[in-house]
Amino acid sequence: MIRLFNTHKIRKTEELSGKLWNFTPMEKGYQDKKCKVMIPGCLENLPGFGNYRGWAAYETEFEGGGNIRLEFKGVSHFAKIYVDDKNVAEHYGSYTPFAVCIKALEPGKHKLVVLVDNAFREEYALDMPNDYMSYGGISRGVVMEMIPDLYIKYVHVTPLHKNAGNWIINIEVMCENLSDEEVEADLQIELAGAVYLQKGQHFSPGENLLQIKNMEIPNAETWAPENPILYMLEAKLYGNGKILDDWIDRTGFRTVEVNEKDILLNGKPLRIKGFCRHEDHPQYGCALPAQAIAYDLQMIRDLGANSVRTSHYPNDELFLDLCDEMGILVWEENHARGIEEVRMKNPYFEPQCEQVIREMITEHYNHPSIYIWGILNECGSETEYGRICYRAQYELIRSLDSSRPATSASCKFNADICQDLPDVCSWNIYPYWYDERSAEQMARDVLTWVRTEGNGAGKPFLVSEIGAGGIYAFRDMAHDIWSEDLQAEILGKQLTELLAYEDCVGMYIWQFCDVRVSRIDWAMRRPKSRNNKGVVDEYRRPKMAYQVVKDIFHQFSDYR
Ligand code: ADA
Repeated sequence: MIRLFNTHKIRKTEELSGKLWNFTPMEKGYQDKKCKVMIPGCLENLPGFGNYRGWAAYETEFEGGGNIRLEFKGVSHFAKIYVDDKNVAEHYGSYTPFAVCIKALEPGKHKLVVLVDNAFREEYALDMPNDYMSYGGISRGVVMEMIPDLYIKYVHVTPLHKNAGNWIINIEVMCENLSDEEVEADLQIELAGAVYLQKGQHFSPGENLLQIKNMEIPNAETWAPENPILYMLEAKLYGNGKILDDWIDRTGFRTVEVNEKDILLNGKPLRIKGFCRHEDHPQYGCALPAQAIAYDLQMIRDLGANSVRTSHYPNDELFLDLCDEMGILVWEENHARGIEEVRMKNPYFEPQCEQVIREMITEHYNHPSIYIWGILNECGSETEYGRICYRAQYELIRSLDSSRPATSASCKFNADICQDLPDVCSWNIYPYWYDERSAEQMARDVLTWVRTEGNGAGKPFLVSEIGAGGIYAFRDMAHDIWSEDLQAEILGKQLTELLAYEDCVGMYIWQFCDVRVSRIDWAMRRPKSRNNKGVVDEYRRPKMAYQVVKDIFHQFSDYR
């Protein structure tokens, strides 16, 4: 399953995931372990492969001819794609989609091989042993499409404002002409009952961007958590009266702005009651099927939360489709956790971050649930070199999408030199856990500094992480460390104090579920090799904190 709806009615497509592929591990000691594996899936979740690091080959076949587009929603960490033994593409980036077009393929059956490497290497600057598991494999869906010479690459819809019941929007359509000659075609867009037709458009070889400004969508409803209304968008290309190609997506109309103290959704000040969530499950690794993702989101709703932070990487589009439909607000983040200055100086780091940002924004632009873009969680924001990277990445985000704010979660108290750059100042604080101060005191101390010496005055303040560890079923009258009792007590205090703090627009709890970690030297701080700060454990069994959070969150509405 790739999306929650069909993305083409005209273009011929076939999902290559959702079935068994041949799997050949290539590392020493594993070569006799060839088998068939379900795609999508994570390498480390195959029996006997729990700690596998290195190369592996995945093979399947597809039937098709002409121009073929293969789209991979996520291959971790590095992928080399071969069609009929010819290398057609390479891609680094565990959590973002990429596609390859092969022109004029002979009709018939073709062999597809994907070589995957999940090792930690210098050239993979964003993957390292970390406080989460950096899974490997073809962890998201794969699709094969047969495309004409002129095809639609993507359509971006930007809602501008509502005018007497009508939404005013901008649309950008990116088409690619794979031939060497100019092609003439008609472009038609249908969205929420409105139709736009551009006849006799000329498309030169390569990419062509078309812009439609201030298109009016009559009687369109506004997307909001309490009314997550979505509309289908169908773009079509016609040549000589015949349909050439189509491209279907789903979107919603809403605006996001910030003022000096609030994040405004459709002009109303949001109260963020959120969870940070890793894509992680003991059985599926990061490749959770739609049912399991939906279950997580149902629990998050049950907890009274209204937002998820996709810490620390862009998520599967199935997750975003579900959030759109369920009215859950998303902070979507690029891939970088705790990367300090030395590692940021790795020459691969900045280009790879920028590539993730480009792929994330291009692919996920139309999801109304995404209200903010995040970058560089707890990276080197206290250093001059770090600042260069933060600045470059904020500039890139704004050049790709000026309709949403951007932020990054910092923990560099009193030393951060980047607070002038984001639209929202976000801080990871762990009062009563890593810090002895009360939540109210700690938030006040951080914010006072941010607004004075920190150069972050005039912006909303968001707590991007609070939390405490608790091991499932460890109950303890003394509320000792790692007990569910202590975790519940701390979360209760953190939430009550922060929700009462006027200057704070909300918080994200670290974290929804316990997750596997890959950082060996953290063993003493990560019992069971898990980050145990989930309000549910890795199997989604609620801890004591679940009810505490639920009782508090349900007392507060989605707006301030
Ligand atoms: C950080 C970090 C998280 C996690 C958390 C913790 O704030 O952003 O990824 O490691 O700390 O559990 O300590």
